Amino acid sequence: MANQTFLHPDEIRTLFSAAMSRMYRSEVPQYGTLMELVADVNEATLAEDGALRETLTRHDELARLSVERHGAIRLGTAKELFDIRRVFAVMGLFPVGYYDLSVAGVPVHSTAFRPIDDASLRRNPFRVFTSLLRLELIEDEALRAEAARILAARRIFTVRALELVARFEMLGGLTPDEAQEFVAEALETFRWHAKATVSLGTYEKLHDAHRLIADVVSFKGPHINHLTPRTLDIDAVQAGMPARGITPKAVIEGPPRRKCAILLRQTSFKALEEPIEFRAENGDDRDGTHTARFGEIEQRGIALTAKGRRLYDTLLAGVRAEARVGQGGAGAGDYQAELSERFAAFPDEWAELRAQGLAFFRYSTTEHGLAARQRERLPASVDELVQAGFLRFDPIVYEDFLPVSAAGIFQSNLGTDEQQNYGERSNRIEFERALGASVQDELALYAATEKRSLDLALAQLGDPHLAMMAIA
Ligand code: OOG
Ligand code: NI
Repeated sequence: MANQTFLHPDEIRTLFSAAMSRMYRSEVPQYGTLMELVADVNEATLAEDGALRETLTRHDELARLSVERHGAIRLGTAKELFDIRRVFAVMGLFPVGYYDLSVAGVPVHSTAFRPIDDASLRRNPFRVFTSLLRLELIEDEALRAEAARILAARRIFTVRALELVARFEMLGGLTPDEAQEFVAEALETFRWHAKATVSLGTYEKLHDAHRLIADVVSFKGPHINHLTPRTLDIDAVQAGMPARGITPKAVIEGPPRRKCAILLRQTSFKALEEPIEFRAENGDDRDGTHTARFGEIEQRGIALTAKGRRLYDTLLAGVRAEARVGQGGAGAGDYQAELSERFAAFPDEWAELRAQGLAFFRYSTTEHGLAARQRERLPASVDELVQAGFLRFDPIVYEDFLPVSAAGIFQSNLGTDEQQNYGERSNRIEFERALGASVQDELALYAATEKRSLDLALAQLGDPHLAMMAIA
């Protein structure tokens, strides 16, 4: 079969992300309301902030904004993780980063499936935060065995979905018709099931071990638990939620509001309590409820280098130690004030972030630079080219997640500040073995993007010597 008959994975991802959004909107109407609020705020922000509009336009980011979202699922077995990697590969999503949530009292470890190359990210940066339950962290041996047995018996993918994945792997792609079918089949995995596979008694035992364990083990599949649109002004969306009947969590996770947005800020609204029909067993009640699905919004800023990330982690840890977040310490207002105060130590000018090597930038030539290359000998260093106005630099968007924030999101939608102490038992090797692949290093991806942009810009300025300088 000729290659051109295949639908590009980017197109399959767009079909899938749209189908997922439609499904979630019909299942959780508040998600639709949130989408409208975000669209309104984004429009208002762009109307007001000409510079932001210009930067986003320059790098083709405006178009992706309206389709941009992430979701999250929680899987139960190594085999499920292995197969989800294969399913996601069909739509151009690859595992990036390892997140150990056990340190935050959540018995999972995770990765983010996302597009990795620039062109794919520009088309549609759909991501799925994917967690694997760590059954070994359940202390009660009998319960652990029962959970493992229940999970081993379920099949979260349709037979046809896996057939189409195998076809993709063998032939290198899917035709448009196959892709349509694949999207519909794959969607089934993420659907909500109002019928549990266990009795209420079993559910309650699992729930007592950890709410999240009940969420993963009691159902037929890993229902998508939220879909998150990207906003350009998270404070405005947070403030606008109550008027539309949505109650947000108290604190926005991540860095404070700044002139130069860094990394990722997130907030969510509380999970819904939904009616569940449990299995009839031992005269157990059949009717109960389960709380899993919620709404979330995010605002993305610039990706930080390892040095920038260290500074971020240090400042954030200081605030959290002070405020004792989630442990009945300082209120939300105090937390935001403390956060802003501490982060005064984080440079808030693009030029300064670049000069100190704290963040990643995308370089491009200016008109001025292109005109000058005909007439002048160009300066020989990148800094001088920037100073002379021949090179421009724009922020590279952070495409990943933050473990401390993710823990806060998990916690808020688990309903309580439920915390367990699992100790620091990170197990990346085990995770990657289950995945059947290693996760990519997000810092290396950003560094490569920055370098490519610089090499291209220097080559456009016409000096091969300059291009060599950039590499050195
Ligand atoms: C995932 C929570 C993490 C985020 O945006 O940090 C997350 C979950 O609750 O399954 O989605
Ligand atoms: Ni999320």
